[in-house]
Amino acid sequence: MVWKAASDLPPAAPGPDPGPAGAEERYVPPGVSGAAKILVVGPLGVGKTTLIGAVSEIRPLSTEAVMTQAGARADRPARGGKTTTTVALDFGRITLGGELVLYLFGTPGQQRFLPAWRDLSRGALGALALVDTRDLGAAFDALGNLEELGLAFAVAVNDFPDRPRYTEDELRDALDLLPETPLVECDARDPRSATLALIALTRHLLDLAEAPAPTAGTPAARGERRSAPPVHPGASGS
Ligand SMILES: Nc1nc2c(ncn2[C@@H]2O[C@H](COP(=O)(O)OP(=O)(O)OP(=O)(O)O)[C@@H](O)[C@H]2O)c(=O)[nH]1
Ligand SMILES: [Mg+2]
Repeated sequence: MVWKAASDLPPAAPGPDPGPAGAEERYVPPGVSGAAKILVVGPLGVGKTTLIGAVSEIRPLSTEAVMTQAGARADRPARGGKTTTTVALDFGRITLGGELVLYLFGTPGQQRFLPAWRDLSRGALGALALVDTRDLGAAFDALGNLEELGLAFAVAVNDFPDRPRYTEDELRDALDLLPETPLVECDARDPRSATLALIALTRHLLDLAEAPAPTAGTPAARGERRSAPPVHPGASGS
């Protein structure tokens, strides 16, 4: 992939209308008593930018760049005529229940941006991992990265219209998830659906915070999966 000059990029898509630029749009609501940094992760084109844009109560920061043929050697092909990709991060904010603010950081989808993940994960409490069942193997890099970084996570299966349908057991098996790891369906374009996925993650993080410390050496010692990420022939290894 090569980056084009900013002047060559298509005009940025308009974000949600921020409304009048009053303090209420810029600052967290007065009843907020806690905040958490959350990563939104997953492979190229799985819907990370879409989800953050759908739920954010501030104008989301997005760092899209045009994809070119040069990236085809290193990256998985994008689906559905996708022409841009996130090259640094997405950023948005959502308040849950009037009390808890989530600061959402979307990671780049390509595995070669792993160093950026390391920076973005500093201080993060957990992650929402988006999965596209049209290419389950593409999820392994992201799930492996989360384990390597020691981040708790929930999995949200994004609702693409032509996606294969699997049972929950099949998905847990294929992704090697522990029974307690939340697995939800969501439509990243739908604010309500995307918020419910974030609530499932938040509940899980609260449960983990209240649970007694896991015994060292058990597979569940903070991990969300039963074993190391399986080696998948289709998984990208750039
Ligand atoms: N039907 C459907 N389309 C979706 C959904 N989520 C995202 N899309 C579409 O999928 C395309 C890719 O979405 P993005 O949000 O750019 O994906 P991304 O994960 O940020 O991609 P990268 O930054 O390139 O890794 C866009 O055209 C979205 O409109 C979904 O839940 N359902
Ligand atoms: Mg993106």
